[in-house]
Amino acid sequence: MNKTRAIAITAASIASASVFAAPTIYAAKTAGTASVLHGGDRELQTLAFTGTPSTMGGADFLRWKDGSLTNNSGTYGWNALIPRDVNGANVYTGNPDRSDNSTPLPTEAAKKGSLKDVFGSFNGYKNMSYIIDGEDNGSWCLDLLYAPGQLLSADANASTIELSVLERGGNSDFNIYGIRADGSLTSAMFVSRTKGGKVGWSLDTLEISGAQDVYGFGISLDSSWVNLKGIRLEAKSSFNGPDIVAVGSAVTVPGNDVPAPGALALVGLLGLGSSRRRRR
Ligand SMILES: [Ca+2]
Ligand SMILES: [Ca+2]
Ligand SMILES: [Ca+2]
Ligand SMILES: [Ca+2]
Repeated sequence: MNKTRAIAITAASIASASVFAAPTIYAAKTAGTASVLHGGDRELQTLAFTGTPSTMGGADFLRWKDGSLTNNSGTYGWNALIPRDVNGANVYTGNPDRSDNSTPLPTEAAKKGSLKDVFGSFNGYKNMSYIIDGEDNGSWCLDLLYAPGQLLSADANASTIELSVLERGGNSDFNIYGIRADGSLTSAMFVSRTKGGKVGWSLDTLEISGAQDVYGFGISLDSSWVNLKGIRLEAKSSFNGPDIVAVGSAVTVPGNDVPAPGALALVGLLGLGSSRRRRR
């Protein structure tokens, strides 16, 4: 192998290691995770993970200002009233549900609820007792969007978490996509049920008859996830009906498109390589 080729391969290896071609998924852990119950309504204070000091706080779960849910009965916007399964009915593949002991949703009597109810502010916090319930073999799709002009980008640091998801049961898989400003999607990131960890509390909702542990997943995005106006969660029929309690996000930055440190390092190495070639 000649020297020039060796330098090129070294540069490529460093680039692939530092710009993160794949996401890193961390399991939530009970130690270091804290929440408080207000009656039956749960407020998260800190969500901790195994293998990284990166955490998420309550405010990270209130970044969603718009979105839509598509299930087997239609597509519903942020404020639209989505029909619900209540007390054992299994009609809708994905729908709002709540803890048996929580404050009822505003449109409880009509057996409806909205994404704003589930993911918006409840008395100043994301109510962790409100969820989207998924049916075991059902398919659905949930888009969550930041405020207009806010964008999320990976930070080129595999130990910092950009997204987190809480799922009731730890017995379901899900896909995540990034939604770019032009509406196009990143490739799908498959999140296996085996990657989560218990957050330390359980959830028994109107649709089920027993409590299940809530599991958390923390994701450091790969470098292709840049300038995202939101994310998409997807349930497929083989995923065993993910029940989404909450989705947390790192701070979004207006027009954040600063080159990652890894990209700058690569430019430096290539410059070094070409100057050496000139000397030969
Ligand atoms: Ca349901
Ligand atoms: Ca990161
Ligand atoms: Ca589940
Ligand atoms: Ca119940």
